[in-house]
Amino acid sequence: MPEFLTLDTATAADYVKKIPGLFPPDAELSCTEIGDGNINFVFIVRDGKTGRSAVIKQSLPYLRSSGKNRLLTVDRARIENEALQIEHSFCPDLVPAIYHTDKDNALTVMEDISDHLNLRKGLIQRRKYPAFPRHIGCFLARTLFLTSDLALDGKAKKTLLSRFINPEMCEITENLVFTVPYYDAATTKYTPGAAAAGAALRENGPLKLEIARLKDGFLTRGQALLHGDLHTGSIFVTETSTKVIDPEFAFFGPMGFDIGAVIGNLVLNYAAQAYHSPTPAEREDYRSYLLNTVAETWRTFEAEFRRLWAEKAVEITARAPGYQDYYLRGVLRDACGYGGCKAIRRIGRAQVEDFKAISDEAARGRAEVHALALGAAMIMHREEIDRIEDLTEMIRSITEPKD
Ligand code: SR1
Ligand code: MG
Repeated sequence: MPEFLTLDTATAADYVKKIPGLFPPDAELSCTEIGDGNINFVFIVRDGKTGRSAVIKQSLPYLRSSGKNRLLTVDRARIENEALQIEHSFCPDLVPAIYHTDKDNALTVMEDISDHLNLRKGLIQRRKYPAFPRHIGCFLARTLFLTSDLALDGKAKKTLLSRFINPEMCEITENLVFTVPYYDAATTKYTPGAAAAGAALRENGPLKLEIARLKDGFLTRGQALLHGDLHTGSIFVTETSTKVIDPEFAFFGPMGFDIGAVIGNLVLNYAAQAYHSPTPAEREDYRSYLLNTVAETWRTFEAEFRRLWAEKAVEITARAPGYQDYYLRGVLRDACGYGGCKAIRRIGRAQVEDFKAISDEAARGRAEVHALALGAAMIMHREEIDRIEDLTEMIRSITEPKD
């Protein structure tokens, strides 16, 4: 077997030059490493002559943010590649096209989407993306419905599921989302103003019971093929286009986990707007925009899910009167609960730019306390949520702490 090829900016350009049909033989290629995530390496290669470009994503056998001491399976590259292909087949406009797959070197060459902006960055700048909720709602409905037992017969579903056993990546999520904030004081570092609220999570018995129930759902409920890490850093946008990337955490889990990831990260930005919005009027305006985005995402998801159910459900029990409404109510409540978990997990550990960019420590502490309160309410009150408006109204009712 050939030696594993670890790319750098020089070898990445040479590598893509050898892929038939990707660049012309006389291409003048330049390459930059652009990965800013915790896990992998990402290169953009451009041909100065034609302007054509491609992205190479490579997984090395360790976690980028921790260095070579923290080993991590490169099977995540296969899982990401296969998940991208499935997602692209359902939503061709919303997922980058794959140009080349190299299993031996744990890499995928794909469409360059760098004309889009990372959604997390766009939200921090208070930009508005009118097409995003429709796009992401459709992405969620199609990827989740079409990989569930509603759309696949039992054997096809289990065969597909067997390709997405992803223990090492799931373990990261199990620890960081469901364990660390509630049990691990040593590695959780809150901004001083949020330290008491963070410590209170570890003493909150009723909350820990709900986390146990939600974690059990994550561990045991293989409802559909999830993206698995659908935070706003995994989504790129323009005003008219949306691209979803990075499904290396893909596995079969509860649908509400992916929907909750989107909602939870919009809620994080909602809390951080206490700092990012320069005036109360602009804060109010942007927070309304964020809550409308939450509501429209759910409404699109629900409408498309119901349409797919009517057209494509093969599971005979899907015809039972009342089952569709029951099923969707469960998904909405799960989305609310997992959304709360996703908000809380980003405060104290594996923090996100929405909060890291708050330079005033006192303001940052207050925003973190607000985010923790929103997350906890989403978890504790999820079973009172019947309509998406119940969730957006609840978020509005939880005001931020004062100085
Ligand atoms: C150790 S990796 C930390 C986080 O980054 C990824 O984007 C995932 O969300 C993971 O939990
Ligand atoms: Mg990622």
